[in-house]
Amino acid sequence: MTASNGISASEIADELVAAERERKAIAQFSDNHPDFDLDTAYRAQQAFVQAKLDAGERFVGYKLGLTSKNKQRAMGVDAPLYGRVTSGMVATYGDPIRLDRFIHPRVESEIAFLLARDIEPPATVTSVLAATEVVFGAVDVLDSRYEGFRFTLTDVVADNASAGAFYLGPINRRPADLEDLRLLGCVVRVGGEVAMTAAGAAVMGHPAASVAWLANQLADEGERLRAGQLVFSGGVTAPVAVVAGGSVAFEFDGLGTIEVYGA
Ligand code: OOG
Ligand code: MG
Repeated sequence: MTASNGISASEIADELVAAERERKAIAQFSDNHPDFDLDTAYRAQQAFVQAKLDAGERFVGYKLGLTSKNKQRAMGVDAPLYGRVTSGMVATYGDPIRLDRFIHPRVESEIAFLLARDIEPPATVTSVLAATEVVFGAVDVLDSRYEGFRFTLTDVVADNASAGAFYLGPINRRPADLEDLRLLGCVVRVGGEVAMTAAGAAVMGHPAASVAWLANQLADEGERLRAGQLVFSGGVTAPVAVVAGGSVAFEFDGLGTIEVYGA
C-alpha cells in the first residue's frame, strides 16, 4: 500500500478498528498527516470494513454522507462521501441504542433504498427509482471514532462515514406508491418536542439523486450497486446526540415513526 506522509491505509484502518473496539476516540489523521488523500482514505475504509467481514459479518450495502446542506453545515465538510454497511450494524426496530457499545452516538433521519436490480451507469434519479424495490424511513446512528466528532473529508471517509448502526422504519413502500420522495416530510422530536423538520429534497434535491451519485462513483471504481443491497441516502436533518434515557422520534410521511432511546 502506498504511504501517505508516513501512514498507510492499513495502519489507519488498524487504528480505527482499535478505537471502535476499545470505544476510545482518537485524533483525526489529517492533523499529523496533512497530505493524507482521498484515495488512501477509501482504501483505509475498505480495510476497516474488511475486518468486520473477516469477523463473520455480511456486506449489506452502502451509506451516503454529507448529501444535504443540513449535514454539510453541521459537520463543516462540503462534499458527499460513502461508507459501507455490514450486518452487525443493522439494529432491530424497538431496541435501545446501547451506550456501552458506542463512543458518542448521534442519530439522524434518512431515507433508505432496497434495490431490486443492479444499477448500471450512468445512473439517474429515474433509473434508481426503476431499480428500487422499496424505500424505508431510517435512522443512521453515527459514532465517529474521532475526538469531538471533528474530521476532514479524508478522515471521515477512512472512518467509514462514522457508521455505527442503522434502524429501518416499520413501513416500506414502492417508489411508485409514494407521491414524491422530494416532498417526503420528516419531523424529528427530541423528548417529544419538535426539534427539526425537513423533506426528502434536502438530500441533493431528490434522495434518489444521492443513490445515483453513488452508483456513478462506484462505476468509476469498477464496482456496481447490486440487487438486494440497501442504500442509506444520507442525513435529511442534522444529527442529535443520544443520551441515557433520552428519546428521539423520527416521523416520516407515509413511512411510519422510528423512536430511539439511549440505554
Ligand atoms: C459523517 C457521516 C455523514 C450523513 O448522512 O451525512 C452521514 C458524520 O456526520 O459523522 O452519515
Ligand atoms: Mg447519515
